[in-house]
Amino acid sequence: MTAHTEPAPASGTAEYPKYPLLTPADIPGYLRSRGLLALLGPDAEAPGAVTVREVSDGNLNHIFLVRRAADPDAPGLAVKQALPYVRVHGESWPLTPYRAAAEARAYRHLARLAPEFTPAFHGYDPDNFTLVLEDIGHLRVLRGATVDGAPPGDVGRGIGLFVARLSFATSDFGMPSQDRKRLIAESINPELCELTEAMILGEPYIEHEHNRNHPAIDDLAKQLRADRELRREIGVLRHVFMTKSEALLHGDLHTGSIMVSGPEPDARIAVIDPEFSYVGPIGFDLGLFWANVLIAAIRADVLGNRELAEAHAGQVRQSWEAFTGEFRRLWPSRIDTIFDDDFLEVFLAGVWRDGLGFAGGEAMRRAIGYAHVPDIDGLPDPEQGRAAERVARLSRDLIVRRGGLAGPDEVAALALGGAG
Ligand code: SR1
Ligand code: MG
Repeated sequence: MTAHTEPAPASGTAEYPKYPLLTPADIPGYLRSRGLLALLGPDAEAPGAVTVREVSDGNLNHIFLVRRAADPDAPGLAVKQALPYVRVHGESWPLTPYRAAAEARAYRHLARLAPEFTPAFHGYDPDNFTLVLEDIGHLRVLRGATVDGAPPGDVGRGIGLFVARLSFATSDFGMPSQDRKRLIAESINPELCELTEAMILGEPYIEHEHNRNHPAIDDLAKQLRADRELRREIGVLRHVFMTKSEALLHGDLHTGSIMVSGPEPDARIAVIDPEFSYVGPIGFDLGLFWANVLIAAIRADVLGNRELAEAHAGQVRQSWEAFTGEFRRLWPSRIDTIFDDDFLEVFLAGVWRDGLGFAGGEAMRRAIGYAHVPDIDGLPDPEQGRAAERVARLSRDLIVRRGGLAGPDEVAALALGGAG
């Protein structure tokens, strides 16, 4: 099946093709029409043989889990359909459904480069903007598990490995120069990149109707928007995001895009929702993860659980060590040896610095921008206001001081240095 590659119109001005939005009742027939129902077993085509449950959870799409009626606890298939608008906002905020093509493209690369960290991909239907994937509904979304107080285990290690494998293989170290240029062209994702530029690297720093914040930080939000140093540095990061084509990214690697089976060291970690994928700065993927584990740390800290807070903040070290360890392991296999070992150190230092800056951008939008998170907004008051303030102040530090933070311990100290 070929992916749509035609350019989509810019967001907010879009005329998208008309296509039916699937309902649970449509799903068995839809899968049958695509020849995929039989993946659930030879008798799955019989009437009433499967059950369908809608589990849409993120901001954008519909997700349905399809299981055998006779064994509803056994994983089946997941059907994911992109809506032509932002699900949690409604039709007044159009958003390209062609993002499903970007997601399918990313899953094809991930199936090759990091299969241990992604659900199996069963295909993409460009007429209905629908993907069919392995059902991993028996795993938990990491953000939900974290909010419920679960320790992180060594998810950071898995994410560091995931980012290293995806990014090394799709960088100029893992691909011939001409193939890389084709990858950059094929992976262009204009509307979703524009959304990130707005959500993470734009709107929080101006007065915008999308923004909101806890009333306890009204004055702080105003100060941040008037802070020239911060504004300059977010401009630098925005430009890095727009121009630095280092490697294929997941593009939205927060804790809502990660599913886990448990905190134990051999737990399964599955990275989902790569619809924001494009060729960009590697630090962006690490930074989104770091922001969200640091927010989880601040949540645990304001709730008085310092040990759990330190475990969450420790994910920055875990992921950075796993990322750099894997990148260094792969380095001797680089195809372009003009890049020497000294260059590698310069390169990794740049990834670290970018990662901290993007972590600041991601955390800031969760405090004063549009897409808030239950880690903060689910807290009672006054802890919610305290957490929001700490996240906003940490965000500024990460953005403005990113060039001077030497390692993960300094970052954890920044996040947890304040009173609980
Ligand atoms: C309007 S979309 C808001 C956010 O949801 C997605 O998960 C991305 O993180 C995006 O920035
Ligand atoms: Mg998402």
